[in-house]
Amino acid sequence: MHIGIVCKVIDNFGDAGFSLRLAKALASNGHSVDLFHDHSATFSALYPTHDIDRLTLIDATQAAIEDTAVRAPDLILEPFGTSSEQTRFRFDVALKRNCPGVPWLLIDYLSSEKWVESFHLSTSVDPGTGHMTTFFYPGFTEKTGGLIHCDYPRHLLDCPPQAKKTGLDIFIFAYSNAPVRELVYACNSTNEREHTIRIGLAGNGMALKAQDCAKLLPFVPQSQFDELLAQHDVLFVRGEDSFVRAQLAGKPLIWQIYPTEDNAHAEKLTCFYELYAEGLDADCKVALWNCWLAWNGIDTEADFGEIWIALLPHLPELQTHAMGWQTRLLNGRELVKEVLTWCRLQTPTLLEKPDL
Ligand code: TRH
Repeated sequence: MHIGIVCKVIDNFGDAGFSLRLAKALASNGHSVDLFHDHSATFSALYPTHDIDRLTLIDATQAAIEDTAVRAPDLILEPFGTSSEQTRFRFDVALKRNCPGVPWLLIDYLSSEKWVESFHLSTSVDPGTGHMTTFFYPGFTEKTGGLIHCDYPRHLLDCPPQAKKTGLDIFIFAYSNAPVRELVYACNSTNEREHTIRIGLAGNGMALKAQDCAKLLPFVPQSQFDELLAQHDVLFVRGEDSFVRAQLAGKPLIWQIYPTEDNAHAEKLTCFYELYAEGLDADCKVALWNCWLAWNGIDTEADFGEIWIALLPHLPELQTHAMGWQTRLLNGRELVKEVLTWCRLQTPTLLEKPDL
């Protein structure tokens, strides 16, 4: 099939990260993909090699869709399409005009809130243009569109946590309001006693002191991101895509959700935690939740250093729990497969298409 993906970069790396991951997975499934985007700098950081056949990146800010000899796709996917209004280049509107009747799937933000199950694959028709959009909800349950995990490197599953290694390697990829300094201080003082914690700080230019047990990590291409996570024992991740990859890595994780003005993110955080923490021993459950709340600045009174120290004794249980959760996800719904299944149901004629 020939597939078009519409990616509007709102901010950070997530919109581009998810869209690129989806495009790469579809291309490696034998489909040719045009990824239309409006932010080449972000894509150059995530995908500097452009080494995937059948995947073409089209910078829609450089050429109007009408003028670019775009072959009409059989399917158009619009990740995070609910934010299109916020963007300057409305090449999605041009594509809708140019490709009437092409199945259009809007893939919304990942959430574990219950309502997504009832909205998954719901549709709406634009009264002005008659254009029909279907809403696809990624998620953690069988009544959602699942997660992208077909691309998770299998060799990383075969190497169990490095039992022999001494100490603890912590990976941090956070927004600027996270109490990173408090965490580094707490680890510095832990190291005065036993020199065991090393911190890798990604995507963050925080000034570090000589005595800090932390180092800044260079930004790696997305194709190396899973390896980077696998080299660490505890993962502080953010947003959406790194959050899912940390779960697939089967390591204890602290999630910093993308903060929203209306504070809706607190509800989203709670919904996921209740799902994720099922089966944890009560003390461990409380210790991890206190850590998530303080890391997200939802419980601002808390001293993050103390909360982190209180979590350390629970790491063995969290490690075992994370591997159970990893298995659950890898046996769960696969988003790329769900998208292709939906598409085949739309237009049976597609089956006659030669390159399917
Ligand atoms: O960058 P983010 O904060 O993106 C956010 C979220 O997606 C959020 O949901 C969305 O609303 C907002 O953007 C607009 O976090 P996220 O989702 O983890 O995306 C980061 C991407 O960057 C992910 O694909 C992993 C990738 N990455 C690398 O490839 N190399 C690196 O070195 C690092 C640190 C990240």
